[in-house]
Amino acid sequence: MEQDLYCRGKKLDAHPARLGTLRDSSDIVDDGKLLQQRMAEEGYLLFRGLADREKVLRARREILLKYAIIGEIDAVNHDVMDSILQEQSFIAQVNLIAFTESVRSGVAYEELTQDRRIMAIYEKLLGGQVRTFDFKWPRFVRPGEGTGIHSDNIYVSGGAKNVWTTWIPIGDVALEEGPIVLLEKSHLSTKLTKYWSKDADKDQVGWLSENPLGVQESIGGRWLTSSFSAGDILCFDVRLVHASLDNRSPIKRCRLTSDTRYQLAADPLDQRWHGNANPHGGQRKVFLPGMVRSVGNRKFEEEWKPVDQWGRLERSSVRTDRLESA
Ligand SMILES: O=C(O)CCC(=O)C(=O)O
Ligand SMILES: [Fe+2]
Repeated sequence: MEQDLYCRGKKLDAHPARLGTLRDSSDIVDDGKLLQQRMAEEGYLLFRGLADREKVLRARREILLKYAIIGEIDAVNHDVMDSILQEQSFIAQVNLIAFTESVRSGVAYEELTQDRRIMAIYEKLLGGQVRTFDFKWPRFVRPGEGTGIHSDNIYVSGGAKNVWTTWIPIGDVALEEGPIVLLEKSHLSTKLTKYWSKDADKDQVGWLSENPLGVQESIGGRWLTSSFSAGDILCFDVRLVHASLDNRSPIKRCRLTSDTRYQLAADPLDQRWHGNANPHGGQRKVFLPGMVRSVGNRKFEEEWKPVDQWGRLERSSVRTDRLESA
């Protein structure tokens, strides 16, 4: 990869033994046995252009219009689909409980996460009828932001153990906009057994590390990433260590993607993520990554923000530079 890539503010080692490109598995999409085999070996499956591009872009428009309404993106001087950060935001004035639910429950977004082609992959992988968690994690990532290093199983394994994550770019995502980055074969690491035995919520576990180079040194493997196009779908093992690259877009383009969890419909549910529940809703928090003062995520500061009785952001939990003037 020609350009420098950063994760948690650290430059990744670009040596081919340390950094690589995600492999496309489109050629085996119809073969359940090969899918299972490759997922077991590699811990992820990428399918280029699996979802209908127009369908993805409908979800993008639906969500970005909502971000424009609350002043997070500038849809007056730019095309809403360009997702350009607006300097003055009204996000601190709105009911974020309603806003985040509105984003999660949008029809176009729902149609994307329930896409037949995605479901068919999991039916082949898991050998039965599958379902998503009710809760979904649409992610809007501003320039300067990114996601910390972690495995998903510590967040989503309170019901079924056989759970899978699907990462969906909702629009094109260039390398400089901070797409996902996976640590090759880390799902097989013997060094992570203790970490995986934890529950992020009950045990107050933060990010695995703030240092992508140190994690790589101790676990091994290349960091794998790629740019993405609308329609690409990435499925991965919930043990696989991943993060995102930092969004360093020079044109202040915000990155819009989604993570969703899938499991066998017959398996037990992690009740924290079904119905209208979530582990933090009881504490009046909303899933709203970014805008943070500090990193660590031990009490989910980076991803879950406390809100007041009107659903408005507790300003003490976020950087307020873009909010003061509004
Ligand atoms: O998109 C991101 O920044 C993080 C994605 C992630 O953690 C996931 O898909 O589980
Ligand atoms: Fe994750």
